[in-house]
Formats: sequence, structure tokens, C-alpha cells
Amino acid sequence: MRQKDVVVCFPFKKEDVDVFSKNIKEALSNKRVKEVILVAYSKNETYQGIENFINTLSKEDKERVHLVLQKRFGTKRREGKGDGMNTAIQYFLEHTDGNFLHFYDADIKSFSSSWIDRVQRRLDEGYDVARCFYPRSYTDAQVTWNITRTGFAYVWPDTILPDIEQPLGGELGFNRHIAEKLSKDNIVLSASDWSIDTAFTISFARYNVKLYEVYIEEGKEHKLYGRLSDLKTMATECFDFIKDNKDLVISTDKMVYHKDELKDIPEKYKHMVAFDIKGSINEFKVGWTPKMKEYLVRYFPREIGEKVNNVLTGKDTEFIDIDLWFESYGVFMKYFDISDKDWRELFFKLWVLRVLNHAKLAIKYPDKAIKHLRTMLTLFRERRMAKRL
Ligand code: GDX
Ligand code: MN
Repeated sequence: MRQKDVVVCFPFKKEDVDVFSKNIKEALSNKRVKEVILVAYSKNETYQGIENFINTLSKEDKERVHLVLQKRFGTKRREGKGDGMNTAIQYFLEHTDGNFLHFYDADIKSFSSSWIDRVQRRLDEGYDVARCFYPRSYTDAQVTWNITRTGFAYVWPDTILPDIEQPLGGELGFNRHIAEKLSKDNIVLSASDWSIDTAFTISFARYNVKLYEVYIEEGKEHKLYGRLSDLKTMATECFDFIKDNKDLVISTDKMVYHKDELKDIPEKYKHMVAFDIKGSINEFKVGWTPKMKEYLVRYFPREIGEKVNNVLTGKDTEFIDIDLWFESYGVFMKYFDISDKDWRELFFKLWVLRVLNHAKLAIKYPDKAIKHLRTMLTLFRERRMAKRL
């Protein structure tokens, strides 16, 4: 049997203590797992609950679990999950001799010890990085599709980056050599907020790693969001990071990228609606400031301003299609400023219209809608490639 050489980290902020405790137990029960690092945002209620849980463990297990507070690595961005993950990497390198570091979100109800095996199997085969991807509801994953994968297609159209199924997934493992590289990388250290997952993904490409994407058939069941506005911070931070790094030259010619074959998505995911559509339309209609309207008129093609007005007055129910999203994306790439609330709100509002357009199609024709998202990536890629010629 192989030695225990895997370290598992769960970054956490505010979570259900029972779900989280079960996940820690799953990790501890895995034959390859040596230690478990829990990186907390602050000493909040979840922290206290987890501290109590750790006290119920056997003496040996207690010694294998490290509860630590996240440190501040980034200086420019909000302190968030990125600082948590970077703290874990530093802890792994300085305080453990593990050969591999895995990350999992703390809130996953369907998590089990076998996820660790499935990720580790690929690392044992020689891949530097293995990450999970899942079947998801057809109306879900709209930051991934409309911000990150499109952004990759916009900025790095001739790389494999847009093809990565789940570039924002928080469930992944890599070897110590990659951990060392990440720990010294300013692009990664500065990604202290939700941009960390994107920072990891582009850095794996920058390092030309051997990457494997593992399909977790049973899916990731975790706490759900209600309105699209729950995703506002995540959406803007993920976009801003791509914009910030748009001049980075990336070639993936030497990268190795394999993934499990995509199986047909279970029916239940096709018809599950991931958010409250009516509530999102109502939310879209409120909160327009004079500055936001001014930006719309000054920077965007006229068609987009008209579109917004028509949605506001209930005359348009088609929202933003992939062509208009390409146009909008280009404008945001040029002018978006994350320190300006009006830009953040405007970005969020147009993204909502894009998501609504997709959701409408997905409810009527699920399979067509998902193909259409792939068409969007091709459109972004081709238009940006054509521009380079
Ligand atoms: N230490 C620390 N500090 N942990 C955090 C913080 C923070 O500021 N914020 C969130 N977390 C933890 C959280 O407790 C959970 O364990 C994990 O990070 C993911 O957060 P969750 O609220 O469950 O995010 P969600 O909506 O499931 O996010 C998914 O997409 C994110 C993204 O798209 O950027 C998930 O796959 C994340 O891993 C991914 O970062
Ligand atoms: Mn979650």
C-alpha cells in the first residue's frame, strides 16, 4: 500500500457545521490522506463549531487536523477565498511534507472520500493537476459560461483555456512542485478574492502543466443561491481578473490536457432552474443611477442602450443574445473599472440580461441551449482570431 502523502484543504467562511464536519471525516478516512488543513476566513460561529467538532475526534485524528486563520496575501483585491487558498499552500509547504495538496469546498453535501481517490488516481498517473467537473443544471454555471470561458476565448482564443469545462471549480489537486510555483507567483498571490480559481487556471496554462479533468458523475450538491444578485461579487471579481491580465501572453502548445468523456447529462439537471427568473427581471429594473445610464450611452453600441430601455419598459423579452454579449464584453474589457460602483452594477445588469436570454432558451429547448453556449465560445474565438490576422 502507498504511504499517506496527500494533504486535503477545505477553505471556509460561513458554512453548515454538520455538512462540513462530515466532509472532514470523509477526508480523514481516506487511506492516502495524511493531514487536513481547514483555512478559516475569521473566528466566526462556523469556526467555533468546527473547533468543537475537532475536540470530539480521537487523539491521532486531532493531530492530523490543522485549523488555521487565513493570512493576507493580496493587497489590491478584497480579502476572500484567494487569501484562504494561498494560506493553505503556504501551510502545506512549510508545515507538512505531503507530496500532493487537494482542495474541496466545505459545503458539498455529496462529497465523499472517493472524490479524493478519483483526483489522486490521475496525479499518480503523472498529471500535475487534476480537477473535478460535474453535471450541472442547464441554467446554472453562468459565471463560468458567460464570463470566464467567454473571457478566455476573448483574450486567449488560440489556447485550450476556453475548452476547460470547469475553470472555476474549487475541487482540485496538484503535486508539491506546482504548489511551490503557485506560492511564489505574484499573479496568484494577488488573487485574494473570487478570482483565485481563474488565477489557478491561467497559471496552470502558463506553467504548461499536464492537466486532467475528472468527471464526478454524482454531481456537486451544495448550498444554492436564490437570485442572480447572490453572484454579483463573484461575477465582477471573476471578470475583473481576466481584464486585469488581458495583456498576458499565454501559449498552451506544450500543455497536455485530457478530460473524462462527457456523458449525457441526467434529465433532472436539464430541467432544473438554477435561479429565480422573475425575481431577477424585477431586480434588473431597479437601481439604475444617472452614471450607469451615461456609461451605457457613451461607451456601448446604440443597440444595447435600446435593448436595456426596452427591457425596462417590458417591451423586450429576448434579452442579450450572444452577438450583443460579444459587443458588450469588448466594451467592458476596455472601460470597466472595479473600483467604480456604477461600472460594477452595469456589468452585473448586462450579464443578467445575457443569463436570462440563455435561461429562456434552456427552459424551452435544453439541449439546444447548451449547444448554443458552445456556439458562443466559437463566436468569441473566431471573431478575436480574425482580428489578429
Ligand atoms: N477561507 C475562506 N475565505 N474561505 C472562503 C471564503 C473566504 O473569504 N469565501 C468562501 N470561502 C469558502 C466557502 O466556505 C466554501 O467552502 C468555498 O470557499 C466555496 O464557496 P461557496 O460560497 O460555496 O461558493 P460557490 O458559489 O459554491 O462557488 C463556486 O464557484 C466559485 C467561483 O466560481 O469562483 C465554487 O466552486 C468555488 O470553489 C469557486 O471559487
Ligand atoms: Mn458552494
